[in-house]
Amino acid sequence: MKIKLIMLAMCCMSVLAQESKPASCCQSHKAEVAVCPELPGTSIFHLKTTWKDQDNQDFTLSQLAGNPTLVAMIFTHCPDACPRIMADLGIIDKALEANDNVRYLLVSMDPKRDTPAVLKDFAKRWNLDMRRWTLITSDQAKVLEIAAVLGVKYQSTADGDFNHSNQIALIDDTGVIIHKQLGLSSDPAETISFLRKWLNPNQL
Ligand SMILES: [Cu+2]
Repeated sequence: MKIKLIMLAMCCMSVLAQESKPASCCQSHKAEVAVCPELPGTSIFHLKTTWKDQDNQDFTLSQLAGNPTLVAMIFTHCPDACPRIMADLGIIDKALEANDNVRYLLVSMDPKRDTPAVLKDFAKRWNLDMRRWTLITSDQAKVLEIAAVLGVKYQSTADGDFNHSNQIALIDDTGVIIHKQLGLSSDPAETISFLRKWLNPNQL
């Protein structure tokens, strides 16, 4: 696994060095991803920034390679919108019967308050299965960067909270955004059905 990750990191470096090229093999088969010589140019795995996860361990987005991942930007003090995003993610997870192949990434937009320890408490509060869920935090510059890549808008308010877009993005096993659930009134059924089809392309 470690070797595969190192190879993946080397792949990314070479892709960045030669400009992004569209991949042919990366999109076709999960098992090939970690050793694939190229990543799609639109892969978020090209972001090389290092985050801290809920266990205060270094985390880079390319660690998600090999599995589809649902990604949401949240802040743990959010009184209303983020709990609804969490509820939707819970509905999706339950509908997929806690599928081991599906990962979840929560990116905090509030690095001041959302320390790794706070993220860990939040994960406990929501009873998240840490084999499949990762919560990350960093600094404002990295949050801005990933928000731009994901298309999430956010703005701090006078009381230290945030107004923000409500979005659940689905990235494939190569880090390409393949689906978005936008807004709080969206039905997660659409995301569930999209993900089911992606996981089982031959099923009717
Ligand atoms: Cu919120």
